[in-house]
Amino acid sequence: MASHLPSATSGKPILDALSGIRQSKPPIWLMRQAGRYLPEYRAMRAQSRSFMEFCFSPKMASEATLQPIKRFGFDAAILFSDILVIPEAMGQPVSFEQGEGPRLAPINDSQDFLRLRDEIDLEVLEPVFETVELVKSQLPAEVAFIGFCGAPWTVASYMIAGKGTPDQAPARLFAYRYPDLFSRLIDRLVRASVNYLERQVRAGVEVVQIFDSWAGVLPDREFEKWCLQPVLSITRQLKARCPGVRIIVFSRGAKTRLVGFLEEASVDALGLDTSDSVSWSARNIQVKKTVQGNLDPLVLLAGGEALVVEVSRILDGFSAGPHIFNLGHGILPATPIEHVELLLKTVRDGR
Ligand code: 1CP
Repeated sequence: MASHLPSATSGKPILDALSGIRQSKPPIWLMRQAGRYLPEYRAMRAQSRSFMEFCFSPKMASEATLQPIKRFGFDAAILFSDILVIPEAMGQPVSFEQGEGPRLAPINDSQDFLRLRDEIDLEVLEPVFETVELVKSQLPAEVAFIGFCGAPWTVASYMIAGKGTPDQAPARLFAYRYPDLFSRLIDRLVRASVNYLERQVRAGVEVVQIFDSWAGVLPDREFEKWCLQPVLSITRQLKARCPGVRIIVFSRGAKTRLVGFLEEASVDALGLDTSDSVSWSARNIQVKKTVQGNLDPLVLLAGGEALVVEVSRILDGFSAGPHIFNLGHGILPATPIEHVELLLKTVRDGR
């Protein structure tokens, strides 16, 4: 494994895994580990008027980041925020209706596009960096700190539709109709993401994850243009500015196209989604990069024997190389706390 340079252990299991070190028990964190399945999150969230206000409150966002660490002792904390703070900082206000997901004024044409700011207003994002500093000062020494952003394609898809959709058809249509305009939007989001992530790193995160949650809806040529190349542009620029940062790319639904990231030194790990084959990924991805994933969130919701069996299958399948245990997508709000406890017990004691 030439691309893995095992080094002395860092004292943080996640950072060791990201350095290509295989561990007999993989470190674990869960996508969306802070959030609605936690009663302590729901109680705190009820005290704020809106979700965006919550994200921009360093006191509440730092507490939400730390809640799953205090309760479960995960190996990493992920910054509590949302991928849609970027449109907000570009001058496209975001709101969340109760139970309905995000709402933005959609981008239908060049007029709407021209109303956006060319550069993000970092002033708007200042509370996020303050949150990072607050968390950093309270985090146990062995727990890694993960920052994040949405990948340009995924963020653009919400900016254009103005809401969540099942297949991001509005953004796909926009990209076919107005490729030059769409390309300008993606370029802006690349620049914004690099600046935003750099500030997160300077404030204290050690790892960043880029969430391309909607990569899977694109045909190959569009995937190459709107997902692969922009994400690589971010990882290269960020590594040039912050050489010590570790980068995880979660390109959900990319499937075999994940190999496009394999030869890239600026990417440290690839997140696998629920539908990725463990044996294929072990043979084709893990031989070159640390893998992260990929338990079905529905198995965690189901719990019991099904959970234990599936966790063991994933542990065995990735036991030959560096692995960070995670879900294949975000934890579901209805997930019982006891199932998360059983998951941790199985990963940590069960081998
Ligand atoms: O009222 C509430 O509590 C809102 C629920 C919620 C939460 C807890 C949203 C709205 N966002 C978040 C936090 C969040 N979002 C985190 C926090 C850290 C963590 O614990 O992991 C992260 C990393 C995200 C990232 C995010 N937001 C993604 C990428 C990951 C993924 O799940 O695919 C996406 C697509 C979003 C947009 C978004 N924000 C919230 C919702 C409900 C959605 C999805 C909208 C949709 O497509 O319908």
